[in-house]
Amino acid sequence: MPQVVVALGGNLGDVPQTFRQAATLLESEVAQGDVTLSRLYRSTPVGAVAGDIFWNAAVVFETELEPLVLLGWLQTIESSLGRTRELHWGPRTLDLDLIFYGDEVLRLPRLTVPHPQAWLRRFVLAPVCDLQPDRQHPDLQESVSALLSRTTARPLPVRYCGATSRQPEIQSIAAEFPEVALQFVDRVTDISLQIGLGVIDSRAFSVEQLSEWRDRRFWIINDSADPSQFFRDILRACAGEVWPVDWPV
Ligand code: A4P
Ligand code: MG
Repeated sequence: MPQVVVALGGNLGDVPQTFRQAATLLESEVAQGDVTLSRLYRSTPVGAVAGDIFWNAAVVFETELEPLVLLGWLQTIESSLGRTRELHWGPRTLDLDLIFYGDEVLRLPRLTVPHPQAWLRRFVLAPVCDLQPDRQHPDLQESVSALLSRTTARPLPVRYCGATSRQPEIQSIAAEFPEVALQFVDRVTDISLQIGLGVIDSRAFSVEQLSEWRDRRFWIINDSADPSQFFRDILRACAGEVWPVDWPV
């Protein structure tokens, strides 16, 4: 039976209580056996409209449900615990993201697993690392603890490959993050990094090149309609502070 990891996030209402209710609902409706909850974290919000500081956690459990059926249940539980969707990446009572589904790699219209940004998000990696530090990311072939160490290195190396004309703008965003050491590289193959991350600006390359690179390791393609905000969000997800707190009694 596949072992599943789900990340929990929220920043509206009594979020620790909502997380506990979500774990109870997962146990009664979705999981075979126990649902194990990580430590509780607070984290710097990622996204221009994300709102207040977030709470984050993660759960692991086994399930007999198929991935899309499981996703449907996650959304049902989000809604039943007060989640509304007025704003993409807006404030929320509860967000349930499917991080791992066994060792499967899925790219469906409604579901990408492993979650595409999990490997660089400290607010996901820290709680997942509490539960399963040695679990291998099935696409990147690196353990969760190794992925977390990539983001906690200081200075944090970030290599950027894109048009030269965009460099001043990218440089000024990176300057907002004193922990980041930015380097521009000319060729995508120069990105390869032991720690940190690479970013490829889609505007500088052809669709064929981008599709060839899309599945490579430890870089992300910036194809957002707002590339500056995307870059800022990626740096915040990777370098932003995440700290454990006690579960309220
Ligand atoms: N979807 C595709 N793959 C998945 C997956 N692996 N798990 C689709 C869950 N959903 C997946 O999600 C939008 C659509 O993604 C779904 O309909 C589903 O078919 P959503 O939950 O409706 O909207 P969202 O959460 O606003 O968007 P998104 O892109 O899922 O955002 P994220 O990645 O969840 O990020 N800052 C901090 N510090 N902590 C956070 O937890 N979370 C977010 C939201 C932003 N900033 C944050 C945090
Ligand atoms: Mg989500």
